[in-house]
Amino acid sequence: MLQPSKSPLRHSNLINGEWMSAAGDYFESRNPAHTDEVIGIFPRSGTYESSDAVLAAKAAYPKWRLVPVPARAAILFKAAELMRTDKEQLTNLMTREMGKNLDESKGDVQEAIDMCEFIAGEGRRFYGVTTTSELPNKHAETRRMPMGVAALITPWNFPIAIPSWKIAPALLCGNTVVFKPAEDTPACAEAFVRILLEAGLDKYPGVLNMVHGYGPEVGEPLVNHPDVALVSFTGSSEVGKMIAMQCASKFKKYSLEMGGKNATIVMDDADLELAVNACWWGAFGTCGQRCTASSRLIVHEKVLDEFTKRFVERTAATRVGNGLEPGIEVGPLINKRALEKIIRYMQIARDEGVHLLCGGEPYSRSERPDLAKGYFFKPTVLSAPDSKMRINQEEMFGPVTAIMPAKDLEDAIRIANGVPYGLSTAIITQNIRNGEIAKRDLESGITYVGSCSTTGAEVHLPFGGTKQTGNGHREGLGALDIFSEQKTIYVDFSGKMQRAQIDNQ
Ligand code: UN1
Repeated sequence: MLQPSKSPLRHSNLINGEWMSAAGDYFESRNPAHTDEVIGIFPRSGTYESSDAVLAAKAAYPKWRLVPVPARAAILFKAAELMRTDKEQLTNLMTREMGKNLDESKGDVQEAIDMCEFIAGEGRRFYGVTTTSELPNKHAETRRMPMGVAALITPWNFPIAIPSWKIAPALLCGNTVVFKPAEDTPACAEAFVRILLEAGLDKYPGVLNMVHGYGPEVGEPLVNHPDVALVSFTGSSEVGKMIAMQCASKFKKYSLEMGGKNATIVMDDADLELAVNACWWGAFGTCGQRCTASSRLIVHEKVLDEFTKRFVERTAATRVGNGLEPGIEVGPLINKRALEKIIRYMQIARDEGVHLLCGGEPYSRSERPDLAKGYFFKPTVLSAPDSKMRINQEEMFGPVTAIMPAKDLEDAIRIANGVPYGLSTAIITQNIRNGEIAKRDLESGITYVGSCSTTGAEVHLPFGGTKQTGNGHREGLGALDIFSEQKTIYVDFSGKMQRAQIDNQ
């Protein structure tokens, strides 16, 4: 591991309002499109830094919980404004650090702006209910209460948007935060944190802390720390399961957003041109590295051949490369491990007898010398009719999608539902009846009907999945329920001791 140096590339943790270097090693963040480029070096923190950050957040909590909610919201409004001003710079940094193209990075920053504004707006609502009592001269009301220190653990695929999904509502509700960003995108995380500080959080040291490092070394001590009340995690099912078990044994609240194996159904009445474009975007946008990505395309057998032909043509024509360059549609995978995982799955596909329609391998040096220093993989289409095959059941998180035929709508829905996950589904159809049946019968937290595939969720609606995708929580509209607890308050002004369920019978 690298040792700290005086390099301007060296970054720090944020603890109690101070930028603190770590006691130990550092790790690098490199451009996945061109690994010679070091984006920055970041503290490889551990239990010590995690614990310091939790204690700072704990100390800041009593004051922060009493700051009026609209005043907390004002910081988020300001952060949105600052992000608008810095949009180009943030976009550029994101493409360099994460690899997606400039349009998509800009969309990620926009999603964070939208979320900060949406959640800030909630600060002027923050409603509870007031209601009557069964007893005279008594009424009742509810109020959202903060919970204390929230540990927020975020992935690299939406390096600013997803941190905003968690940090904005956690802070609005009056919690203080320890943020552990993905080790693949620490520079984007720091940029977002600096914006929040500039927006006014700098006046409240300890309210937002950030600790860089790896999951087992930072995430795990945070999850297990007795002063952390609440954990919110987006990432792999494997890690989510560990977090669930650790939180359950300590009676902590936790929200998990994990894998997907999302299906787009293409019906025989679909406009095929539109279906091809929508499926291409759902499968290969963000290099397939969205938990909402369409990794399964279930196509009505009447249009299977024609759809497949056109879809493969479109996929083979994908402009792959460094996302900073104009016109590039698909960038690299995030890191070597991700690339190796896809290569492993290609072997599994071969072993399962899957027919490869295009892609299936990384670019060779002679084919694309310009991509030799990045983690690029050819956009891949498989013909994999058996929906129980591993490649149709397990999340790969890369530019790979499988086409499978369906006899009719019922068959398509059965195939779509036949996976352990339930994040997003889509049906491309012009038939209202097909659409209504799909809305009713597809087992997922999100369903798209009409002309779009499985990606493209907007911040003001609930985001989350069924089955093994999550544990029942919803981000976006629903996030306040994650980051607060309801308190029920009874007010008795009768001047008497009244007994509910007894004195009024
Ligand atoms: C994710 O991949 O974890 O709906 C989030 C979408 C984006 C969010 C994806 N707005 O595809």
